[in-house]
Amino acid sequence: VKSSVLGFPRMGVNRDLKKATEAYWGGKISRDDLIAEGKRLRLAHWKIQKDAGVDVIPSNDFAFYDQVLDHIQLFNAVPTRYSDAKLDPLDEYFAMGRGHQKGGIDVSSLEMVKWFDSNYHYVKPTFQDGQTFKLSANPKPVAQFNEAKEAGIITRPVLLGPVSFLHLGKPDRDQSVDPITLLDQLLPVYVELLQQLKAAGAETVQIDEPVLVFDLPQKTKDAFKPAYEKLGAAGLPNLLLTTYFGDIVHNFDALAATSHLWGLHVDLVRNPEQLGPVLDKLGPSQVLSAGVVDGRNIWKTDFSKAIKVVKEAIAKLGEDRVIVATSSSLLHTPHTLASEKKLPEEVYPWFSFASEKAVEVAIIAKAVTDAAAVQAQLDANAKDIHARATSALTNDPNVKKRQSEVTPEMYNRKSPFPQRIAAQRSHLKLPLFPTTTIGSFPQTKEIRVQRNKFTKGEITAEEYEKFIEKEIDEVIQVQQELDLDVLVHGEPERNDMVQYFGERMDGYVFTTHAWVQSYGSRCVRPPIIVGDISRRNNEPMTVKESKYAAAHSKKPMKGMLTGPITCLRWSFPRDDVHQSVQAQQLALALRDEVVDLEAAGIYVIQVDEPALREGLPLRSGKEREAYLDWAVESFKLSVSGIADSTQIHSHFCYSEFQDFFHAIAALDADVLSIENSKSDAKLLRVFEREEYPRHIGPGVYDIHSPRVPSEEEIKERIEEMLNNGLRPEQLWINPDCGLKTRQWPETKAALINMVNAAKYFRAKYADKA
Ligand code: THG
Ligand code: ZN
Repeated sequence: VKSSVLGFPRMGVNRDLKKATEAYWGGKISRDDLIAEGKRLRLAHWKIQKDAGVDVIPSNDFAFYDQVLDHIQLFNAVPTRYSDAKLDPLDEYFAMGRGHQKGGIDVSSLEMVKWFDSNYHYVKPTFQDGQTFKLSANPKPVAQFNEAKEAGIITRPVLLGPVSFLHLGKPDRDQSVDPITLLDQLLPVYVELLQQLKAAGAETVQIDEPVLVFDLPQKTKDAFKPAYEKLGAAGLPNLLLTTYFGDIVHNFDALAATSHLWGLHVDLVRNPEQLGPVLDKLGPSQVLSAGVVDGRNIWKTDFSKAIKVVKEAIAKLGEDRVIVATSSSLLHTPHTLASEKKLPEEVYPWFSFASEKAVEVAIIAKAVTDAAAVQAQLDANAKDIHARATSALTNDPNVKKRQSEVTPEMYNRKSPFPQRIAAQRSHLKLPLFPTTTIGSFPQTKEIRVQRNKFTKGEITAEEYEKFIEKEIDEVIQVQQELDLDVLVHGEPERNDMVQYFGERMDGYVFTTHAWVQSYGSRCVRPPIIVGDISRRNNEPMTVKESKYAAAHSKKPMKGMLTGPITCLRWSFPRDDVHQSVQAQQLALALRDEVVDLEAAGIYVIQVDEPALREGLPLRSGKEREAYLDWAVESFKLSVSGIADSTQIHSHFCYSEFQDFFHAIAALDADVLSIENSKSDAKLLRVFEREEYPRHIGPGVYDIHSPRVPSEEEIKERIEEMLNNGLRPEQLWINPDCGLKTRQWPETKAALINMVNAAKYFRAKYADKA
């Protein structure tokens, strides 16, 4: 039984690829330097897998920016605005990924979107009416296969399959082509590429068709048959069709005529129940690649469970037709646990990062035929899995007790919105068209310098605290001069919001090097949830700063929290209890925080859930409804411990509300602020059509650029909102997101115009006050 990895993280042990690409963009290293660094990393990563004992090692999983973007260039699907710029191919590639403004060229990037339900983002291919394709000269998959071969490693090239490539794309600006109709144009190019791979010596090719886990339109399902009849033809490499992040049983009909596929890979971590149906589905000689080592998290695999699954497959197919594999590419895991030096001693044996997972697939593959040969590893694994399950770090009886005592009433505010808003009106005494900001103010270099000094112990806690207080004073001063109505403290004390809250709770651990690529050169270092969560010593997490701020301003001060779903989704969650349980623990911790803020005199509290939408299960139906139920409940649990007169805000950084509106409405937040930077009347009409009863602040200007909007322009935006069914009594005036990434001068200028615009409407509608 062979072992395999579907893809390896590209960044390198010290985010080497990030550093090299950013150095190249900054003109600090040459194109050749960057290319050499890419080659060095690929070789290093192949070697890690080889040394781990992996039999089938991937190539073409490397990308300088994004693997989908690679395919755009590979097939010459580059929109003319990029190709006309006549850039060096590598610069054209980066231009599509991140835009290019230099040398008289000004092109913005292609759209970047979430890769399935992961935290990775890919560049969305865009197609023209009448789009044609052409294989690039010296195609990268062939070049990198050869590169590995020269190093003595025969790899299995990875390609994104034609149906997924088209389905994940969209028509280019002003074009109307339906991508899937381009299949006939595209297939000959895949055939040519497969021929070249075959000629280079690639016996088998991994062809990813992850869209098979979605609900697919019939025409997309119908595309698989002609596609794989052509690509599976004799004389071309064997094709292993790969799927991940879901089950594919509901799309079996799309694979009806795929007898010419050599094998199928399925994700048996996410959907172990698809094993039976998949085994029944496979033809008499087809191979199963069994994804039993989780490519999406950092937990050590439970060998006994994985072995059981693989043995079930072997019982049906025989040893020669089963491969032990990672569930997905390891792109979503950090490079190696070996870099971590500061974790609590107890937790090291619980984790496997990418390099350790490569070892795991090799051990499992051996164990299924010759357990004795790896008995020591199996015993050690059983011991580690047991230790984690029974650790005092994982299990907190107090948290469990508290969860068992949650009652249905705890999920709801004391009164319905009409009573609440009446109480809030008399308590907060806000004017019509109240103005506020989303929470953060510019994070200056000085703030980062001081935080670094404090982290390194170069300044004392008191000195740091004094510095933060001074920052808060200044932010309040500015807001008072601007005459904003609901103030914020500006969050100078916060780094990554999920990390900030995690550091103040039990149940988390933090890594120093466990970076995971988010998009392009950007990475995140998610905290790890290891156990039951509660506020550390039940101490407040944010009250000190908010209370300080409230004491220094006459206007209402808004407390700022990150909601339970975002704390969960932007961490590595536990895999031993359901995510809804972890969300409820986070919700209870945040509930205490909300109550403490209220007791400290903070009567407006914003709880943000930017990750609520991205947690949506990939397919509609029961699973999605179930997620929304527990996700919405956890938000409500976190904000319902307070008086009617305390006002809950929430902010959403995106504007696709069409399929999501009922969930947002169900949060029952008193005030919603949403991104509306594109001035999208369609978005506003959703709120009109659904007769949204509560308060709402669609962003009146875009904070993602330094441009200062004029007062006139902001007035037009507000007018448009009023013309699209939003009532003067329910409208808040705010920017469309936090101001952390902006500079002070433009921030002040924009807010002056915003407040003036609000005052204009306040006077105009004075009779409604
Ligand atoms: N926090 C956490 N996870 C997240 C986000 C977050 N996941 C999803 C989303 N936001 C991803 N968005 C970004 C935005 C910016 C960066 C990465 C992901 C970024 N990273 C810096 C870099 O790579 O240079 C590193 C930041 C750091 O030093 O901490 O700019 O907001 N947990
Ligand atoms: Zn936002």
